[in-house]
Amino acid sequence: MVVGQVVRVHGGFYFTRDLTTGIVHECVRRGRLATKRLCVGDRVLLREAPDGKYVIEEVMPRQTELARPPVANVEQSVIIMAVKDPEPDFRLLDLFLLLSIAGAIKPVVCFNKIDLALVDLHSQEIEAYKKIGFRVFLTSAKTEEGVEEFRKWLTGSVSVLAGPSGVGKSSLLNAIHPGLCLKTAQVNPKTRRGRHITRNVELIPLAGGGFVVDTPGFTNINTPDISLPVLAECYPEIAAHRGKCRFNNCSHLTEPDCMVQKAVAEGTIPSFRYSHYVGFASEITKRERTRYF
Ligand SMILES: Nc1nc2c(ncn2[C@@H]2O[C@H](COP(=O)(O)OP(=O)(O)OP(=O)(O)O)[C@@H](O)[C@H]2O)c(=O)[nH]1
Ligand SMILES: [Zn+2]
Repeated sequence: MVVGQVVRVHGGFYFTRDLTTGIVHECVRRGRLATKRLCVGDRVLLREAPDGKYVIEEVMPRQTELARPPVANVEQSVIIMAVKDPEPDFRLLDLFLLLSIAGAIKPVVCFNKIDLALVDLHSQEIEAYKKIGFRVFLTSAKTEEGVEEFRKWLTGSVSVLAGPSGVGKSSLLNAIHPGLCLKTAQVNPKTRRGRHITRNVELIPLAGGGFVVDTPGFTNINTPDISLPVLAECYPEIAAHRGKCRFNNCSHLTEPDCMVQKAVAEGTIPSFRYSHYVGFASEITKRERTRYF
């Protein structure tokens, strides 16, 4: 038996990469797996049938699951913002971080388009993310500054890129994987517009091992369906105060003797991150209320 990872699903076939040799086999799945949902990223056991075709015999348990796009076993996410054009949306950045951490996918942050910044833009916020402990990349898909370091970080893992429209996700993917030519094919001579390629989600193999999902992740950007204690755990700088407040079940919102609110007042927890926490908490509370009445 061979251990493989599904990299593309098309026309009833599961294109599966042998994780030892790197060879991609066109596979069918065994009949008894018919009811099991199988998607890109699934790790599977393959058997070579006597006719030389490959059959998926077993699907291994998933470590993580992304719903949109449907990808299994994504290990890390890269949340991308541009330093300029468009301006970074830090609430959305924190929401992406929350979605990733709540889904057990380790996030890193990337600020792209640094070639557009004549002065250090948003350095306070960028430093805040670093201080919390997030790995932060500064890149330019245009000049390729920082791209090599970014590529190294992706090597060996299954990663997904996420971020709002126009920040340079496709450009970064093209920069780390030249020849990929995402998004548009040649310009159509009649309409003079690029042809949009509709394609199924696919894992792009990286030169040194590992994959990048070719489609942006976390496209459902609602506050995740989690409880307030889980929300607090998804904020590393808030989780660090776990058990220190007067009340054991402190939600760090309005309770007295709350070490989190104290840290915000003293500036050791960035107030912009905390204000997003308060917003997410209010959405979670609202949802919980409507669920029970
Ligand atoms: N100056 C500069 N422009 C960039 C950089 N990266 C991307 N761009 C430009 O920004 C625009 C948007 O880039 P895309 O790669 O399409 O952004 P995207 O995040 O994939 O956007 P969506 O497909 O809408 O989600 C394009 O015009 C790119 O040429 C960069 O590092 N520097
Ligand atoms: Zn508290």
